[in-house]
Amino acid sequence: MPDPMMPEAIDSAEQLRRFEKRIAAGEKIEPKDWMPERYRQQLVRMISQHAHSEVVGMLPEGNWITRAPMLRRKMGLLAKVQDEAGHGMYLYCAAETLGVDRREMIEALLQGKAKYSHIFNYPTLAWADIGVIGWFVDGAAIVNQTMLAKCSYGPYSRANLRICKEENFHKRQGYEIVSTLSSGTPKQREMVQDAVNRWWWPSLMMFGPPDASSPNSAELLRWKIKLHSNDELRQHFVDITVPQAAAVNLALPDPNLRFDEASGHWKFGEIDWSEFYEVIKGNGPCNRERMKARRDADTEGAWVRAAARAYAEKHTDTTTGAGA
Ligand code: FAQ
Repeated sequence: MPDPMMPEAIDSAEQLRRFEKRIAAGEKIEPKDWMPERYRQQLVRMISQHAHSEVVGMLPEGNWITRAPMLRRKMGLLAKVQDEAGHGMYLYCAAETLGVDRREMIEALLQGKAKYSHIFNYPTLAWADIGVIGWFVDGAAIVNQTMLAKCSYGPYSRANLRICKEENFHKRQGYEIVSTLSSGTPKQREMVQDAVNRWWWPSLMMFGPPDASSPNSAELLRWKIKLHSNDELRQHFVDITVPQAAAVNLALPDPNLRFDEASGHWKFGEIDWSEFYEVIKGNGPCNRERMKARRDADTEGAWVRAAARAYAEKHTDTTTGAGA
């Protein structure tokens, strides 16, 4: 198996020209099609990070399953967290079409070599956080993934299409929790406003660093893996979220937020990028806890994987090699 991080093939100029022509024509690239090694590496990096984010992303919300305020909320949250596991599976499958093994990707995460979204290194301190995560974090993910559902690589685009359909439910579920709390008792209002204050800025960072400091964007845009830049998506998220906050009478914690008539966009204040870089370096409030939870799950789940393998071997038709 070639190391996806090491370019081994020298792409011929003619192959590259034909590939870029297909991209320009809006064609989807499929797993068996020729692609530049660098295109494959970029996709492996992005898709595996995305898959890890979905799986690590189960932890902050999973923290509230046993403490949901009523059965209906518990069922909804349980289903949401389970959906995120499913998204991880679609994405690991999509990455595997690029010749990388799932176990290798998981090992890279467990050894701290692979990234996952920085947002999942913040704690969920109150029930209101569950509502705000659905609204902001799933909301931001939808903005990003709606674009990725149109990306040039077929399996990744199809995985994102399906993920977005489910994330839309998550966002609505979160916003409904927020709306209920914001029209509730003064204590409930205070709890939800506090969650909004804590999650707003980290959610804006989910789209990645500013365009001028985004080393991967130029290449990703050229190959239509990304169709919009980090800043364009961030701006779109702000534009759709400001009226949603007003509709539930919540304030966004940014004194510089103002509507700019000339551009038709909501202008927002400076993002503290030093906080973002600290979190992705491993120094966020919960990085160590999240990694420990994943490593423990891997160790404790070893017997399940062994049993599943033994079962599959037992039920494999020895004449055809196919599973029963
Ligand atoms: N966190 O050059 P760029 C979800 C890294 S899914 C950590 O701009 P790029 C669903 C970046 O990797 C959320 N690292 O990078 C859910 C790069 O480092 P590298 C995840 C980040 O690729 C909801 C470096 O900074 N979604 O939430 C982050 O052009 C609720 C320079 O950045 C995806 O992964 C970050 N936020 O743009 C689940 C979508 N941002 O790799 C559970 C796919 C940047 O060179 C509960 N990924 N970095 O060492 C993407 O769209 C892109 O990769 C970006 C980054 C936009 C994340």
